[in-house]
Amino acid sequence: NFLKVHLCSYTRVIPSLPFSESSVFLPGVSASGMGLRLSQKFVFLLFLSGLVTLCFGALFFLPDSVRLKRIFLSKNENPAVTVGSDNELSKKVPGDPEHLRAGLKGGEGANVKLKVSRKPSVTHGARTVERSVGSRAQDERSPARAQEPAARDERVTSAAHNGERASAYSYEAFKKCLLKPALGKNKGTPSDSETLQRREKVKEMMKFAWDNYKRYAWGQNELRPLTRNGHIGNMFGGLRGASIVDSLDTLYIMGLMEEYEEAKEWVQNNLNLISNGEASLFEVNIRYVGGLLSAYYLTGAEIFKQKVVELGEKLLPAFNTPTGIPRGVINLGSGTSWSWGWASAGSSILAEFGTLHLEFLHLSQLSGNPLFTEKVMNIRKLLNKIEKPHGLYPNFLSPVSGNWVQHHVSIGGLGDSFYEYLIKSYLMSDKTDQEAKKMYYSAMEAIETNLVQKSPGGLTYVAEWRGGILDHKMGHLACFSGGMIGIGADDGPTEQRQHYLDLAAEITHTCHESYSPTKLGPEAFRFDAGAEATATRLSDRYYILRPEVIESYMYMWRLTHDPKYRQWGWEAVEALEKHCRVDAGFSGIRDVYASTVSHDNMQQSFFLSETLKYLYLLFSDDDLLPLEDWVFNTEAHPLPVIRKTCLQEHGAKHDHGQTDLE
Ligand code: DMJ
Repeated sequence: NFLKVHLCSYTRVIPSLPFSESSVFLPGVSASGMGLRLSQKFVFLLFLSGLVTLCFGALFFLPDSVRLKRIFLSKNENPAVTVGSDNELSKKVPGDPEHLRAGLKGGEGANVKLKVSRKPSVTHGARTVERSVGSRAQDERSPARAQEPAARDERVTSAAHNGERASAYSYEAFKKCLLKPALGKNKGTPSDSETLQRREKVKEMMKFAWDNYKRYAWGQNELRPLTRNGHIGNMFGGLRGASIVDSLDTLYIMGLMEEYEEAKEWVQNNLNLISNGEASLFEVNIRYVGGLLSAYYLTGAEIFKQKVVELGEKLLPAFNTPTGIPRGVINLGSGTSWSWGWASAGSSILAEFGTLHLEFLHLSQLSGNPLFTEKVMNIRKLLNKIEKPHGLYPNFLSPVSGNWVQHHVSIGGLGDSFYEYLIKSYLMSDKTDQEAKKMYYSAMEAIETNLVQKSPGGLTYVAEWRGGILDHKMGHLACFSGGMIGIGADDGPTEQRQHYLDLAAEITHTCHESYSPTKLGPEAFRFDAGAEATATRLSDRYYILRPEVIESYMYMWRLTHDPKYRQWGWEAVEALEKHCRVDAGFSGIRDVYASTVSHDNMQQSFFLSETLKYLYLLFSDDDLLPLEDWVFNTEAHPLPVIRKTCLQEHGAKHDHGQTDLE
C-alpha cells in the first residue's frame, strides 16, 4: 500500500500524516534533516519508491526455489480454494454428466453446487464434484483452507542432480528382473478366431477414438466428439495432452505403433511441465505420472523417465502440511496447495492421498531420490496407527490434525482406490510389503462385517456407511472391487481364499446385473425400496464410458477363465458401439435406461487408458502383461513388480535412494 499510494496517488497520503510529518510538505518550508525543498523531496521519494517497486516486482521472476522469493512471497500466495462459482463447472446443471469427471467414485456428489471463495478459482472437473458425498450442506459451506508452501526439501530442488541420478537407472537390468516378456510370446494373440476377431474390434475402437481425438482435439486434454473440438478441463493444472499421455501404453500394447510414435513425439516436443495452474494431485498422479511411468517401463524411452521425474518433483510441495498428508489441490508452479472447497472442514480425501503409493515408489526407483517413498510411507504410517471406527477407514481426514473429519465410509467414491493401492502395494513389492498386506486384509474384514450385504433378490453388494447407518447403494466406481478382491484372494488367510474368490465373483455378477437393459450401467444403483441393482434417481442414470465393471471382468477372466466374463465383455463392446459411438469418437450417455440415446459430448481420457485396454486384455492371452510381473495403477497403467534383490544384483538400482521398503 505504501508503494501504491506514493506512486499513484501521492497527495492522498498527506492528510493522513501526523502534523509533525505533514508539515514537512508545506509549500516553501524546507525539508528538515537533509535541507531538501519539498519538490526535491518529492522527486527523491518518487525515485525511491520506484526503486523499491522494481526490486519487489523482480522477485516474481525469480525461480521458486530462491530463498528470497520464498521469504517475501509465500504469505501472499494463499488464494482460497474455490471450486468454481464463477467458473464453468458451477454454471452447469447439477448432475450433468458432461461435466462430471471420472474420478473418484461418488456420483451423488454430482448434485452438489460448488461454492466459490474468490479467484483464482480451482475449477475441478466432475471427479471433484463426484466426491462430495457426505454431509453435503456442510461441505458446501466449509471454508476453503489455504496452505502456504513450506520451504522445499533441498533434495527436490537439485534437478540437475536428480537428472543425473535418473539417467543412472539401468533399464536393461530392470528387464532382466521380469519373469516373462512384457508383451508375451506373441503379443497375447489368442488362438481362437472368435476371440481374435473381438480383440481386433477393440483395437479398431481404440484407433477410431484416437484418430478423432487427433483430428479434432490434438494437444488438448479430451475430445468433445459431438461438437468436434477439444476440452482442456480444470483438473490438470494447465498440463495438456491428457488423452495422449493416458493412451501411450494402450497404443503400444495394441501394436498401434504409428500412433504410439506420434504420441511419444508429442510428449517429447510439447508436454510442457512448466505450468502455473491448480491441479488435482490425484488426477495428475494417476494419469500423467502413471501414464509416463508405464510408457517408460514398457518402451525404455528415456524421455518418459525424464518427464515423469520432473513432474513428480512438482507434486512434492503438496505434502508440506503439518501431518504430511497432502492436500487435494496443488499449484504446479508455486507449489502452493489447498484442500478442496467442498471437502469437510478442509479435509483431504482418503482415495486421493491413499492413491499415490505405487507411482511414488517408482519415482524413487527411477530418480534415486528416496523422498517420494518417504512421503507415501509417512501417509501409510499415519493411517496404520490412527484409530479406525469398527476397523473402517472414513473418507475425510484432516491434514492438520491427522484425525478423521467425518465417518463416511465407502469402497466406491472417495474411498475406492485407497484399498486398491494397499493390495497392489503388496503385490508390487514382490509380496514383501507386509504392512500393506495386513492393512488390506484387516480393512477387508471390516468391510465384510459392516458393509457387504445380500439383497432380497440374492445379489451381493457393498453398501456405504455413514456413522453406522447403511446406505444401500453401490456406485459404478465401486465395481472395481470385484477385480480387486479377486487379485487379493490368493494371499489372504488360507481358509478365506475360496471365500474371497467367491465374493469377487458375486460382486462382479451384481455389477453385470446393473448393466441393463442397454447393457451399459448407471453411475449408481440401489438395493432398497424394491430396487435390485437399478438406479432409482434420474441423476444416477448416466454412463460416462467408465471402466470399472469391465476391469473386474478382465481380472475375473484371468483368475477363473470362466467364459462368461469374455461374453459379458463382448456385450459391453456391442453396447458401446451401439450407444456411445458417434461420428467423431465415443461419447458418454445421459440415461442408460432411455430408449432414445442422449450423448454427453465427452470422450474421457480413461476410456482410452482403461476401458479399451481392459477390453483388449480380456480378449488376449494371459501372457500379455502377465500379473506376476505387472500391477495396474488405478488408471490401468501397468507398473512392474519391484524385485529389489534381483534389481540390486543386476545393478538396476542406485546405491543411494534406498527406501524404507528396500
Ligand atoms: C479413473 O480415472 C480411475 O479409475 C479412478 O480411480 C476412478 N475412476 C476413473 C474412471 O471411472
